[in-house]
Amino acid sequence: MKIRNLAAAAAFAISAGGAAFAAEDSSDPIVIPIHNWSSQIVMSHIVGNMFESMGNNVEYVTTDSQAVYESIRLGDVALELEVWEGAFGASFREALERGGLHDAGDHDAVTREDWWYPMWTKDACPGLPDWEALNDCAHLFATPETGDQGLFLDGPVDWLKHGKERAEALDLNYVVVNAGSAAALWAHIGAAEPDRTPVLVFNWTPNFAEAVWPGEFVEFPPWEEGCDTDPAVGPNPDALHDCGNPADGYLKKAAWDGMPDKWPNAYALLKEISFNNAQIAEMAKLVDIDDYDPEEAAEIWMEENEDVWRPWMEAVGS
Ligand code: TMO
Repeated sequence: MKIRNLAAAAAFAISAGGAAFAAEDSSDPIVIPIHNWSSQIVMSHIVGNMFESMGNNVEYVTTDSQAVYESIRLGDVALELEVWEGAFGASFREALERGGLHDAGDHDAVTREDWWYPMWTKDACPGLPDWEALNDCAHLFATPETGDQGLFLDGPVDWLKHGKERAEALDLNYVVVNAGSAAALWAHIGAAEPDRTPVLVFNWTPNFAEAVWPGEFVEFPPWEEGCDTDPAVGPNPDALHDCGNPADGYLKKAAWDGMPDKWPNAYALLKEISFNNAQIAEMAKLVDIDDYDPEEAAEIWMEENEDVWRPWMEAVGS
């Protein structure tokens, strides 16, 4: 409620103030894509609220997190607020090459996305986090469905396409299963917790999980540029995907090339925006631990962090 009043007040100030901006934003809605992990949904609503408070119209659409780069290129959606290097670097790069979207700057956040385990797992498999310990420990991760092989519960298919290729390229005795949702990953860890059963799941940082379950990423052969395009890169000379994801990955914003002309003021704000790890982890926590829906989480986050976002608005004259 408080935010909506602020939004109305800000919109009034803009129209009353006259020529605060060099150019006016189009009244067409700025289409913001929403995906299937909490921080992205909350962040999208936070930024959408800021756009609305500048007088813009905003529309949210749920889209596939790989196909979205094609949608931005074509102008069907205006931007993407969380381009994670590990999961989406390849799709983003391909879309950049085809043209129509651009890199709208980095967030402060440093990201990592990879195979991960809660710390109790290491008691049973002390050779971790080295990936070379995985095969000797495979039996610890076996389930009735995987037989003698270990289970790695990977993220939903639209996050990373190459978990199975990684296991094959590094000759890992694991079955890679894609979870249906992020919630299935948390349920898998939660179910293992009472008996401290070893589990291996896809996880990422910044996320709420680090505050709930201390844990570590598996240390795979370090990411090298070209590991996903050139078999010679990485320890297996005949395979792609024989490296981990970047351990200090970027988190970028991306925008449709038409955005600066169509919504110059919203675009100027997009360029200012930069969230850090703690801020993004808090967005996820409000949904995944505190159980707020993403719209409520966005309003709460904004009420608690006005000192973070207000200066970005002021920097662009709002
Ligand atoms: C795409 N994700 C941040 C869930 O790894």
